[in-house]
Amino acid sequence: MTNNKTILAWIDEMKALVNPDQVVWIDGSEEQLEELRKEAVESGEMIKLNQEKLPGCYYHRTAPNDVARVEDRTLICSRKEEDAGPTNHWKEPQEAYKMLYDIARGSYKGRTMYVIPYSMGPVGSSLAKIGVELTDSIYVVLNMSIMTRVGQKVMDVLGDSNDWVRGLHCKCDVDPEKRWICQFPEDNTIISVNSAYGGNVLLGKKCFALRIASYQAKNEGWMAEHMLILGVENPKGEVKYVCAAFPSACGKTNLAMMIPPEGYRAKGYKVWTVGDDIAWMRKGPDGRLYAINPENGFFGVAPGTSEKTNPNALAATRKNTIFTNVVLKPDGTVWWEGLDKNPPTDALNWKGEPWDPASGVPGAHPNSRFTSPAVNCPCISSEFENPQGVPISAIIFGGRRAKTAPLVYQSFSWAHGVYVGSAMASETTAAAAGAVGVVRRDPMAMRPFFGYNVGDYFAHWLEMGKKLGDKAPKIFNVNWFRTDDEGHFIWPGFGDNMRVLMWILKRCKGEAEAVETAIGYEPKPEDIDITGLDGVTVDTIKGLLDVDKELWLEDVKGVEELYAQIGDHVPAELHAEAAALRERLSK
Ligand code: O2Y
Ligand code: MN
Repeated sequence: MTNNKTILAWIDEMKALVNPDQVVWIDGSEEQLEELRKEAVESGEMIKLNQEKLPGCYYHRTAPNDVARVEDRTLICSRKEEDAGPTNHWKEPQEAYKMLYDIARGSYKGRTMYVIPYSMGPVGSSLAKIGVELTDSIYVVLNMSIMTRVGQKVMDVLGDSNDWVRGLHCKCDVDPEKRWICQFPEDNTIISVNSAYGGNVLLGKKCFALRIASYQAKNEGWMAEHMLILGVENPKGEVKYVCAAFPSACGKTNLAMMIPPEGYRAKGYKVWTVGDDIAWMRKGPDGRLYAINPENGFFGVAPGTSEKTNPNALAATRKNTIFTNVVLKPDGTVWWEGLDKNPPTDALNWKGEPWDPASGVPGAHPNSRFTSPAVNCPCISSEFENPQGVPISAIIFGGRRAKTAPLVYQSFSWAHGVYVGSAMASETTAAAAGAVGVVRRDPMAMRPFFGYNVGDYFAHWLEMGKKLGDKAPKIFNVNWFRTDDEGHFIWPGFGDNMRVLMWILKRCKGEAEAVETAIGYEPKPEDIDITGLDGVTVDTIKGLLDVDKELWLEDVKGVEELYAQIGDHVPAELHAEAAALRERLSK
């Protein structure tokens, strides 16, 4: 498939290490993928679902000890520990290679090495990058073939270049004690051992597109962010694009695929999805910031996805999808908590055991997933394949805050916006183990994904602002999760978030007024459109925009504690932003 000497030499080296029985190159053809699906069904690795109801769909269960990313076993292996920073676990590269090679040695014996050439981003786009993943799992091959662009076309674009990311995945015995997900940013290399699940093994996703790419982006002057990308089309057919970063469990996929309220749809407004998880952004020839989604599919959380919460995501799962760890129904279809109110009888749970819905124990794993091609999504943007990307008007940060953050505000400047992103946080909910309402700082929603020192990452954001100048996107913060005294959400969320997006886009075009507050620019309450919203009045919006200065002073303290942990790498400009905010709040 290639004469690229750097690829052939590395594969020879890895073959000598893991000792496969055979090597199969993934060429990207449907015939080859179909053969692999057959083989996976024969071996029991996957189950073919009801092809009448779910054409092209398959089912897979992981080992019960292997159901999520493992942050404490995810390492950044930079030469200097300081370069990994305090938010990452670190290991010296030579020691890490030795540890990993000792685990990987001979682990493909009796198995096949699959070589997956893949492109993150449209093949040949100047914003895209190439990787090669070696894996001994057909499940990984089939997932990567949905989540990325794979095959010969990728090798053709790469030619003789050495600019590609090496990725070795060894399933081994799925031993949680020997599970490691290691990134070597200085070597463009990823090694993942003893897992066969999601973000740990689909190396293009979190490992490459965020950890390795964030390091590349700093060195090359672009941005790799944990952000959705969506376009809002107005009745004149003009589309404006925004990016948004939220910590997990804040509805990122739902926002990316939102359906506007009836009143907006009747006028001709539409929302288009470019991406639901990751954005790569570069300054374009006209000076604006352009974004691509480096992925080619959605690796979405199944529980909670329904006709009501996200009909577009649900529609995307109806064909050519791999379901992992959901409930398997006797008719060869699938179910999960929150899909509907009809839990199946005689079904098998995510562990393959007979499941009684009345038992009170969930049938699907809470982190069960669907892997669906992006083209399946009814609201996928016509610009999804545009190699130039889409111009970004606004960057939106958000979190889950019961009282502190208002519904929406705009930063005073790019530097202030970087402070706002660095201060991002969510309060824990009853859904997670541990105390409820504890603030977890998650700067730019990147905490598990920085490929280098978080302080240097903040400095890179400030640099990007200088590079973009007055063409930089405007920066906003939203909070859909304010609660009343009984703990009920005040804002309806979901499609009605469109009303907030409308104010944001009007601000970007200079068409909406704002009120200057201590924390930033807020809408005038009457400028948030509440037409057709039951039970929400201008007074409700006033309440949602209220800023409690005591709570905010506490919040600044929390951010300063985070900065103190990060230490000298925090840029002075951010300390100055924190001090200026404190002063405005104290007036
Ligand atoms: O649990 C995993 O392995 C996947 S985590 C994930 C998957 C899709 C999108 N985002 C995430 C995340 O943790 O941010
Ligand atoms: Mn994510």
